[in-house]
Amino acid sequence: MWCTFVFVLIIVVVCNCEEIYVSSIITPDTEHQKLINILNTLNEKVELQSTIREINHRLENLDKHYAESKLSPGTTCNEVSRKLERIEQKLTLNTTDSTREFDERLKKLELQIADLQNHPKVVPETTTIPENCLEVKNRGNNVSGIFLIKPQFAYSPFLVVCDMTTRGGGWTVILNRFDGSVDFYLDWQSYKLGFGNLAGEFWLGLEKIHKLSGYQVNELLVELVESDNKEAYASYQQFSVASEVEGYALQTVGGFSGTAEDSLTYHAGLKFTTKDKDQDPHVKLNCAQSDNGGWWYGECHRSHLTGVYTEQTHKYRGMRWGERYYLKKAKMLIKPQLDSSLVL
Ligand SMILES: [Ca+2]
Repeated sequence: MWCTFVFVLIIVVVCNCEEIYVSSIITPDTEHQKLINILNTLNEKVELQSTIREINHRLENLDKHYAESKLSPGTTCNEVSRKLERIEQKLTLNTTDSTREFDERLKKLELQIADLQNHPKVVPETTTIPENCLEVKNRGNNVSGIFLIKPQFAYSPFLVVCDMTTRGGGWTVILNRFDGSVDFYLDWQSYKLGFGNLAGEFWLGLEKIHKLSGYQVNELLVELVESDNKEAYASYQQFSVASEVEGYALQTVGGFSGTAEDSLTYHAGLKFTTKDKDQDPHVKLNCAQSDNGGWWYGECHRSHLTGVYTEQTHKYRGMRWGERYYLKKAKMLIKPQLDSSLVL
């Protein structure tokens, strides 16, 4: 009988919890507040379920005692009766304690929900992710490093290396090579998504470069170090890479200046080619296969910063910029062109 009573009691209490849980989801005004309510309610619910498990455990023990007392041989009717009375008293006490505990917790939960409804917590102002390294810099970050950015048309944010010291800072590094630790003779998917290590050598990825440069004019800075440690640079006022359906073509290159020669204008308008996707105009070759890289090849290249590191045996398979072959270091950096009169 008492088992039935307790079971019904538990059901009633659990049903009450569910009602409160549901109301806490529906009532709050903001998503933030809803989330807080749900988390608080779930926490309470877990605690209540723990109490229910404890009661069930106690009931099992009582049932066990009851069964033992019934089965003990040689006991008189009076002894059994007294034992049953004691068990019944214990059961009543336990049930009363647990019910009080339930009531207290439920009242506390109701108060918390009412408090949340009456005094909604202030939702913090959404912090937008910077669109590029220039914006990172303009927000006061003057130290180079790895930052999370989300270009306006990117589906999701991603990490980039920002150079905050070179030529005014605010540069997003799209290629970095300096020790040959990363293999650059890779396939289309690798060049599309990027590869390597942002803390070391890497290619940022054509899709990300397109998201950064395809919707606004960017500057491009190319930094070079030759095998004899001589340094040179090439700067372009305009640089942009088209979308994947356009073959990630080198859409815009212009406004050259620098100590190295202009070795990129030759590649303007050409699609990107990898060893498994020949989009270059060379009718007899896949230039990526013949030159062991991935680039906006023509027939085949005048610059080739993805070539084999310190390749010495094959002139065109190495890292090249114009007449500079077998480069030791190469870096490509972009940032939005501040001259708003330039439109893609
Ligand atoms: Ca070809």
